[in-house]
Amino acid sequence: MQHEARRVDLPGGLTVEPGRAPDEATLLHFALATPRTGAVGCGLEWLGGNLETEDWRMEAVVQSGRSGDIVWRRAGDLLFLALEWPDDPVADPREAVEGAYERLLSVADEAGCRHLLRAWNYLPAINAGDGDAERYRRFCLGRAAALEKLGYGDGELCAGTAIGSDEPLLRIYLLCAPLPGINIENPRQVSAYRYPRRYGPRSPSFARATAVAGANDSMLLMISGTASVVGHRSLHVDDVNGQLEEVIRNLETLLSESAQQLGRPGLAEFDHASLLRVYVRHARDWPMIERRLRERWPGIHLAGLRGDICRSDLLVEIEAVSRN
Ligand code: 3EB
Repeated sequence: MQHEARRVDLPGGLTVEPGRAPDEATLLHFALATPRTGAVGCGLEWLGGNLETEDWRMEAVVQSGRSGDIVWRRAGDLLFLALEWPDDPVADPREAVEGAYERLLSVADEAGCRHLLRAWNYLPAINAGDGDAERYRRFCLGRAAALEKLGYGDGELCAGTAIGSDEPLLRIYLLCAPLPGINIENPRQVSAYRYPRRYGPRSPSFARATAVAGANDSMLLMISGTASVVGHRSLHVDDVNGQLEEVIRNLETLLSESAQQLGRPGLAEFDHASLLRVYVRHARDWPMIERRLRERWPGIHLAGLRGDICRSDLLVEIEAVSRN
């Protein structure tokens, strides 16, 4: 059954395009292939593809500044915050992450932008440490504590990414607004914020996708890092082909769910207006992954990056932005 399009006020007017040179209307320029001054990076090795940069822009004048250790950029109703700090890959990141999220959320609130639309987290040695001492689980603890302290409920989370890098730098990037986006969950997956205890003392704080308004009456769908997780379990351990097919099924399901909930049938398939970042644990798997994704969704923009996925049994994770 086709749901009626949700008619709510959404933040936005945003476009995300590959390869465009940054200018005064650029809110956020992600340099994926080569580091670039004035741009944001992931700190991950570039493996290939045709999405070397992502240009997130508004038809509005961009202002920028600094508040303590947080760098901000604002365009119209969207606020981008960045916090990066040298991080010891063998230490426990919980306390630093909790403090960082508290400062970020306070700056967002003071700017009148307490609603979260998208979060990216890149941290070194994400799988180091055993059991509940794993750095990713400690990261989740710090993030959840800060969100709870500042009064964010499960419905106020946003699309997210958490990936392990090889550089000794922890990066947190947030996109915020005065109004919430629309969160969409994946019917094949337990919501991450409801994962059972066995995956760590605090569940990961993110939504499977967040939709906002795009330019020219379009909808912009931001899809979280999506891996071979069905229910709450990792499937196809040690089988990268199997994991990739499961990721594709998860993305297909999330896309059709989003198309239906948002009343935008055109969102059901990725196309030339879709930008995918593919995080790959083993660089050798990239050529096969690229070939398969191009076969499944011709015309997409793809970036391959070498990164560690937050569960040590996962080999590939894909995040995306799509507009229709
Ligand atoms: C998963 O489905 C994979 O902790 O912010 C994906 C996206 C994952 C975001 C996060 C974690 C996060 O559980 C892991």
